[in-house]
Amino acid sequence: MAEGKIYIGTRQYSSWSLRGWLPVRLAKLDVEEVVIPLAGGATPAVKAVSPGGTVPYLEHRGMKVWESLAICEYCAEIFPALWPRDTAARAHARSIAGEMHAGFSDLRTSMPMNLRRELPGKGRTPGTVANIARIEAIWRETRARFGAGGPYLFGAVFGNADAMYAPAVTRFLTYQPDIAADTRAYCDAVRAHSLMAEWYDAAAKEPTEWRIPHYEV
Ligand SMILES: N[C@@H](CCC(=O)N[C@@H](CS)C(=O)NCC(=O)O)C(=O)O
Repeated sequence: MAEGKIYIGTRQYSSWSLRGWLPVRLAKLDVEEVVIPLAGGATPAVKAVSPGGTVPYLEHRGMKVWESLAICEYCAEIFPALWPRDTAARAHARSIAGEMHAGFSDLRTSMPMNLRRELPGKGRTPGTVANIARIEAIWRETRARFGAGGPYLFGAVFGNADAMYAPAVTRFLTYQPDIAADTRAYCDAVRAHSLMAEWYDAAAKEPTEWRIPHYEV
């Protein structure tokens, strides 16, 4: 019998769910995956189960963990490689993961995650352009300082920092903003990860009734 449940929202749209689901799978937690179709805000079925009223929400061995970043931290207690081993690299990883958790509201609002669509040019506001430039700078600096030996932010291991930025990658693929070659290479590496492929495949099979009109604009 599974040791708990990870509640996630509609894979097509739920960027936060992706951020919580990735570390759970990377840490190989034995949990049942429960997908709640999102209503576009204040989904009653989400409110009924999750203490914070949002997904992702993890129940594991009797513990309750909500907020994607808390799920990342919890999973790293079980599978420490989710954060880099070196103290300076780990501090940097936590800083950039925290920056994503707390910020980038223009990108979130104007370029909502939608895995099924290609929307080149849509959502290109001054705010999103500034957010995208900051994300490119974060990835570039992180890869230059800590990324030797592999395609991910901290090298060969896809970790919590990559998980936090994975929905930014999907937005870059959907909205196709002007990005530099090194940004594109990182996006391609993340998209090619087997768990990202699994998430995209499952999203493609979601029923059309789960579509939310205002995320389709
Ligand atoms: N800060 C939260 C944000 C979670 C969040 O806003 N999740 C959205 C789905 S992507 C949600 O549950 N919204 C409520 C709803 O759609 O009913 C986290 O990091 O987990």
